Amino acid sequence: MEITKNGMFAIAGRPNVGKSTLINAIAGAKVAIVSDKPQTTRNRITAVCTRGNCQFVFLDTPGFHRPRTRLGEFMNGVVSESVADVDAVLLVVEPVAEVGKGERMLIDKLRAAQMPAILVINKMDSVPKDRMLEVAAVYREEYDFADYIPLSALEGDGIELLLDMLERFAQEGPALFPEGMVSDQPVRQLAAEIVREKMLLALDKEIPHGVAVEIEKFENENGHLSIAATIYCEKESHKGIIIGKNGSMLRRIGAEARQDIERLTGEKVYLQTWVKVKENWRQSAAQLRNFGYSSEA
Ligand SMILES: Nc1nc2c(ncn2[C@@H]2O[C@H](COP(=O)(O)OP(=O)(O)OP(=O)(O)O)[C@@H](O)[C@H]2O)c(=O)[nH]1
Ligand SMILES: [Mg+2]
Repeated sequence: MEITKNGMFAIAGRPNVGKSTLINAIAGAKVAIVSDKPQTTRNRITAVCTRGNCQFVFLDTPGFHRPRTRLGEFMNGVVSESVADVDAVLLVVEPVAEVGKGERMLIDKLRAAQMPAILVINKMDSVPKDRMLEVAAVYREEYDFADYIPLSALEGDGIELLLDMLERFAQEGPALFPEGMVSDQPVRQLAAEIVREKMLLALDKEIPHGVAVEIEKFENENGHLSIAATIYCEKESHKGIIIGKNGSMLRRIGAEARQDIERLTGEKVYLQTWVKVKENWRQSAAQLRNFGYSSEA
């Protein structure tokens, strides 16, 4: 069917509310990594989804937070840019009947841009159904949301209804991205992100937040995909923990990442990993540029 409508939407919210889980559910594929730790997403990730004659474009954004590093400032900048540049914003919140500080700051941005917004009350699988009315009521006192919708990104519940709702914000126009495209993220980049995801899942609080992953090699060799990844961390002591006793932690992270990358590419994968230290890289503008965490990147 010919595309005659398009709509672009930013997915915003404070860390850990389920934005990336939502974009994956919409895309029907893993385009963004997910973890139980806040501040998982660092870059803007675009996902494309076509239904009938309408192409929907979604921007996953980092969780909006009080930044403590230059990396954090970059991440918040990504949110501000994404939110200013779309047809409508999906403000994703926990099913809690209280407007938090992070949400309030985001709502201020919506108000300043007079941006149409939809309140997405996520994680409804974890609370009684009638909670949504209380949550919607407190948020509607803060902002004139165009609409609200309860859903469970984790269980994929409510996604079709969300698209029905968003079609109202679409404009007449051609496809913005090539047909069949699911995400703007190259597989090579996604592979680096998957290694980072496994570190977020396996390691405690501060260590994975100070990790960046660089893919040094990504080549087809004799019928398999050969990948070499360097993991950068901020301290010698972190390096020891990431490698683990006799290399056990790094082996586990590598094995889990390899499985996911194989599932994603449908190819047999050889994954080699190294760990290096780059002291305080999250505070260095030059290092952030190196790792692709800069708006010029
Ligand atoms: N119960 C439940 N958990 C969810 C749901 N959606 C996401 N989660 C969980 O919430 C946690 C955070 O999910 P993410 O998708 O990484 O959250 P995010 O908003 O992208 O987080 P940042 O990238 O850090 O801003 C993970 O443990 C998810 O499994 C949901 O609908 N129900
Ligand atoms: Mg995320």
